[in-house]
Amino acid sequence: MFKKILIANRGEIALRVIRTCREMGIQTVAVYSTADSESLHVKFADEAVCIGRPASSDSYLNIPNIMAAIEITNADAVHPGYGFLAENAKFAEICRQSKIKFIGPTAEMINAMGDKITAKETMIKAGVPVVPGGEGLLESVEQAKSLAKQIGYPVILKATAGGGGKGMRIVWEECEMEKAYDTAKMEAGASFKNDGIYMEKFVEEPRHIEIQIVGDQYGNVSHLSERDCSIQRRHQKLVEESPSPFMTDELRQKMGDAAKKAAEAIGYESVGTIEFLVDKHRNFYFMEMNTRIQVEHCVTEEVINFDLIKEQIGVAAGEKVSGKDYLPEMCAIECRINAEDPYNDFRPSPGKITNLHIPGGHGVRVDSHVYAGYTISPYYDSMIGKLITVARTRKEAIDTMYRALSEYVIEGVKTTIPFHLQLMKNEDFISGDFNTKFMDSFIMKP
Ligand code: MV4
Repeated sequence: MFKKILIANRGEIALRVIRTCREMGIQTVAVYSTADSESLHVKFADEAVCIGRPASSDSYLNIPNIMAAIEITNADAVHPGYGFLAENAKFAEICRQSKIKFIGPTAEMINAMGDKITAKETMIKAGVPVVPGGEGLLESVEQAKSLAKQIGYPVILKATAGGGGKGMRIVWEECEMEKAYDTAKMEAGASFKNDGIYMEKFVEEPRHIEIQIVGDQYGNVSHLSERDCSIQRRHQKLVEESPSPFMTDELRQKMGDAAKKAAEAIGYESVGTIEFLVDKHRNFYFMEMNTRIQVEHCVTEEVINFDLIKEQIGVAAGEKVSGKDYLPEMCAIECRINAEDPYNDFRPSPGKITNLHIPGGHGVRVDSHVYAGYTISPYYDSMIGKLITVARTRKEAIDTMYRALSEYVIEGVKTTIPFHLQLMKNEDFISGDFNTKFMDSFIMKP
């Protein structure tokens, strides 16, 4: 097992990793920017190294500074958390060459899933269902038009270097193709320095359901069931839950098998997530694979009773996974508490938390790095923390969530708590009748 892990991240996920390392008897090193010197991850780690100025590119994305911090503290592994360097193949490769274990997949596995056309081709070969569409890059707008005619409108144009919704264009009819083709290509080039785009049939009103998997270094893969992440806004998830209210035992079996096939196809090692679009007929299609631990991993931990960070560190150290499928035994919901104003188009609301009361009690988990007097920096994402509730039924998990949200006091910044309180009383949410379009028509009551 590792002796000392450097955590190349900040905020709640840095704290989350430190907590598990403590339980495993592993020493921890925090890194921090000058904006984060008063952060809890700095205080709770055994050692801490300043790695630069507030801008992420100068600190949490600064590979030379992080490698220097690893060297001076003599860490033998690095945990990237999520975001920042978590899916940076170059960083994973530099770690390998420096004989530092990157607690995640190899650079090859990151690259195999980072390019969406490559990923899709790999999935087709592995027998994982993908959205019908053209194979490979679009070469011209004429080709795009003839392909769309074959597939049938509406279609969607996506960047092969993209993901997470950036640079997508929906095309409803042929007359829109020229403009959509040009803007999609431009946006892709500007955002990813790669203007390659491809086409798929547009799946209308899909649910976003993802399967958590964990693979070891010997080719064994387990799945840990699903998370429903359909409640999102501008590709930012707001609420995640497991099990999905749309799931059936049969669909879980099929999607779990497909997710395992996807991971096995690239010999995947570490924890990872296969994202699927699921249409109203319960057809499901591979969308992308996230080769990292995700923000919403906690709901899976609560329903399967697993410490996913412990699993991730374990497999990185060479431990085996069982290869079994793990089914949800409880119902868990996670609300992302962001410093955003839900009454004002979810506008970011950074600033100092002047008063704080964190909810507790039966079935309540709060993963958060903030304290009274803490300042939410405008330099990083606006997440204050995650409120997770767990119960035997979804209804009870919702009721506990409403109760816990009512107890949560955060003063000094606007938060998404009022939104979540209204969501927990929303009929369509309560009945499980929602898809990725849900937030398009959600209106906050005064
Ligand atoms: C789609 C789609 C419909 N049809 N692909 C958004 C994020 C990126 N990973 C892919 N996305 C979508 N791809 C086809 N062929 C609809 C979306 C989509 C979406 C997906 C999941 C969650 C929220 C979403 C919001 C808008 C669009």
